[in-house]
Amino acid sequence: MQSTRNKLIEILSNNQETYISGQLISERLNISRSAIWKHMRELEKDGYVIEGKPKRGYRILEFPKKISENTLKWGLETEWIAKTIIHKPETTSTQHIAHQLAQEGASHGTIVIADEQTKGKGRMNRKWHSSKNEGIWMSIILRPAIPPHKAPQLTLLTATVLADVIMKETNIKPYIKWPNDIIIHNKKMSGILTEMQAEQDQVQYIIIGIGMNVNQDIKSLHKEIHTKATSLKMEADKEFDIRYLVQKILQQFEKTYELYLQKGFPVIKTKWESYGFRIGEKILIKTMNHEWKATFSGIDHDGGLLVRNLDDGKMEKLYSAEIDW
Ligand code: BT5
Repeated sequence: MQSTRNKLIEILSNNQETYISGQLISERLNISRSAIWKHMRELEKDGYVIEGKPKRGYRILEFPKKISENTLKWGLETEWIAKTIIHKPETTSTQHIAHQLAQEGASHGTIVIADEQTKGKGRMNRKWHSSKNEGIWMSIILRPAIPPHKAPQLTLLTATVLADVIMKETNIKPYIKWPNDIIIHNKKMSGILTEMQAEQDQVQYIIIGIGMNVNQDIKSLHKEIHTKATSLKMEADKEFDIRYLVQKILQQFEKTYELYLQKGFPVIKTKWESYGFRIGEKILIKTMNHEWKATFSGIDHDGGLLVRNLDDGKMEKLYSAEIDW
């Protein structure tokens, strides 16, 4: 059940341009005029800027910058993504919550977002540092009608989405390090974790975890990643509005995902390669028990990593490996 406060915000949000009278609010919410007034004062304490005019009514002039279900929905232009938003001030990992929700039947496009994660995770159970209010820590639940072997393509798709948004908002060109890192000036700014629940030939759900360092200073980056990580603020030398960035990512994600469903992976491949890190250069490839150097040629039509052997010039395709240089 929606709280009175949330209903009030929804009514005001749906009337961005006009005032809505106290009388109408009181009828719609079945509360007294003085109760409305109290709610308005509470909203103002939380950072909402509300204009109240005698005889005309109320309207919201500004939403708080802080992330919440309401502030994220305000002005969000999407058809299906983030229609359900679960926001947690603090959680272990948004991936954990998203798995629970997906198993309970959460719908395609549901997002889980946190201000802080205490057990943020990367691939292969590595740690993901997620400091309070300084980054985007978010998971998207998808129920795509694709076979399980295509799931890794969604990691590459997400990387192009993040790169597009970063490029647009900062004018700095990011690079994508195969398969899931966003790099600026050789340092990691963002990582993606794709997890899937599937049967043999059918995906039940996929969870795309997005971690992006936004407003950290070098001092607030955890010492473990001091030398190898960066944030948008460190690169662009200004603070960013996290709420606004999340909205841009969601909008761009929806557009790109629709394009992928209509046209297939080739459109993503072209975009990915335009941001591809060290394409055409010599790289170090690491698999579970082997390390070797090869030339990075790009990605194949299905998303696999294409590398050329330095000795015999033969092309090889890899689906799981780490790359370094
Ligand atoms: C990733 O793993 O890069 C995937 C990160 C996904 C994080 C999101 S946040 C929302 C959602 N909820 C979660 O719990 N996770 C997802 P991987 O490629 O394995 O990289 C992990 C490595 O990146 C670590 O071993 C560190 O070296 C480095 N690292 C950790 N935290 C970092 C940070 N904040 N910024 C840059 N690098 C970091």
